[in-house]
Amino acid sequence: MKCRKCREAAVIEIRRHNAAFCRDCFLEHCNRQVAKAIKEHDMCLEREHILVAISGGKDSLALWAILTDLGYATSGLYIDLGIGEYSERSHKFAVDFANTRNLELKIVDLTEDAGFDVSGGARSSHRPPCSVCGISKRHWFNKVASEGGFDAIATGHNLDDESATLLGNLLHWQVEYVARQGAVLPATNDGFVRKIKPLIRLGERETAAYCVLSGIDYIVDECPMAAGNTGLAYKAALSVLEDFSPGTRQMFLGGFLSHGRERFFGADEEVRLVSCRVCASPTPAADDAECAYCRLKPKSRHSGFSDG
Ligand code: Q46
Ligand code: ZN
Repeated sequence: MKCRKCREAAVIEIRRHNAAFCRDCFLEHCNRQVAKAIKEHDMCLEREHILVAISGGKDSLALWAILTDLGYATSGLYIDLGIGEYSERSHKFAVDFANTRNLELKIVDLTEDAGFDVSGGARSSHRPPCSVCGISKRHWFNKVASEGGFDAIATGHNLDDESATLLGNLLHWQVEYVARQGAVLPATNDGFVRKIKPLIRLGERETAAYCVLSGIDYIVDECPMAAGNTGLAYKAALSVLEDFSPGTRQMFLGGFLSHGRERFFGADEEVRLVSCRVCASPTPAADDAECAYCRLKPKSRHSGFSDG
């Protein structure tokens, strides 16, 4: 197998592109795919400052490396969710990556700020752990980005993640979620910072290969809370289709973003937002002006984050 670009020996084959690449051409290919996604969806401008959501896994670290390579000014934000050994190890991968590349990594410790870790918050609120995790991450990404004057928050959602989410939403006809699923969620006047997903043209096999081939160490284990998550079943179903017909995921998600999504516009209700009376984050006016994150917290706590 030869590299499509330089004809040297290939190290990876990507069937949906009907191509194989050597190490250097593969890394370049990944950079190009991210640059293309950014341009195609008007995600951000060259001079903008981007906050990258870092989990210590392959997607977020590959994303941070690629955005930096492409010349964007970036800082990372790692949220320690207090998930035992998983959090300890992922924290270390995030810090090591930032130190090696001399990049700024901001760190939030959920237990310190909120008084609960993900499991504790789930027990006391009777919510699933991933719901407590999602609420906490959304809160902190937006808070740090808006207080730090960042133009956008970049997350490591890849082609496999986004196509699985789309499949799940369509299977349940959650049309308001479908209408809101995009490569870019624009900033709002109410205080939400723009969110962007620059990895939507790369599958998780490619982000893993990117890390291995560029010497990035990342946490390989899945978060232990992910077990039994229906998203994994949707990913597996799409893998069967992808094996049978390479390019299925790209066609499914790419087609949706370019001409399917607009057909769902209007399916999501416009929600009036106000400032949370505790932390000033934007929150729906209907919820007694207290955001979902503050409602999870014991009342004596208040917020703060540190640079690490
Ligand atoms: S980190 Fe958080 Fe995921 Fe773990 S607790 Fe669930 S949502 S599975 S992206
Ligand atoms: Zn709040």
